[in-house]
Amino acid sequence: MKPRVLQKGAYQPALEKALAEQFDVHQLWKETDQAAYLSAHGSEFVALATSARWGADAALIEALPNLKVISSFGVGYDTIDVNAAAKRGVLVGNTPDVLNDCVADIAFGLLIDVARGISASERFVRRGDWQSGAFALQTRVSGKRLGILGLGRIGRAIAKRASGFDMDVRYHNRRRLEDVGFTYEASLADLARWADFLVVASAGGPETRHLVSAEVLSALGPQGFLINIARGSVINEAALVDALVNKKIAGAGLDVFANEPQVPEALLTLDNVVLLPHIASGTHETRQAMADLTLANLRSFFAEGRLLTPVS
Ligand code: 8YV
Repeated sequence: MKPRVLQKGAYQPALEKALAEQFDVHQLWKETDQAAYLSAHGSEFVALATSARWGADAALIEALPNLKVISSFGVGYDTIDVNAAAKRGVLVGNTPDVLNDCVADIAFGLLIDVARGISASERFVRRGDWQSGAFALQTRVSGKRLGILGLGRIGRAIAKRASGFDMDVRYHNRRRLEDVGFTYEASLADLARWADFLVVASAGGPETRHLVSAEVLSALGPQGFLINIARGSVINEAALVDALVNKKIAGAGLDVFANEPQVPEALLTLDNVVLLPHIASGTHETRQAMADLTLANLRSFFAEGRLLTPVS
């Protein structure tokens, strides 16, 4: 008998197909009354297939009394109650590493875009404004100072790209890392004060909530740019809107927001902000690799009782 897997939301077609071939899958999001379905059938499921976006809260984990494993599509697991899972002995797997390059590429894309005004100048051309004069001068990227908040797998991929732009890199983390040559800044505000560009690449969740505060933004200053490819929760979004509207920082490149898909209204009309709809991992190649790993974690659990990439 195939293991019974509860699928929380709609995946890309190839992953849906592979899951359905290899497991006895039920697609929870198709239920009109999910709570009623779970109370009648929750005990049937040994596995939950979810994503960084859909997560798995304590109530869902509790509604699945025979759950043994959660496989999540995505590297971030701030939406999964890993403590509730651990208490029940439920293993949790995510999809690290396979998305590092694409996320780092978008971090640099945002950085260059906001500094050089790529999107803003493109709008300028489309509006026909070029007929009336040249686009305003912007800010150089090469040779500048890059501060990275969170030098994990993605942060390191960003630092690697920075060397191609002759940038000086420093970082702030929970603790100094022994295996990197970059300068560690023990204070995030000091890193922001030093940096021309501050890139947020840390995990989300309660430990990093609002780390980028009004104070950090004011340390970044009117010449500094903020890039976020991590989670909206890491930044105090109200303080960021204030900093952008009142030119307390030079600009921001944002792929993530506090309440996605809501984007603060005040940002929509600003030319010093580049707004992306959480696309950093969104390439055919990377999403396929994430799908493969989501599936491989489930297969590994049922074949060998262990996950290839358990959350750390
Ligand atoms: C995904 C992400 O787009 O992996 C993550 O943590 O945020 C993104 O890569 C998305 O969250 C998958 O659901």
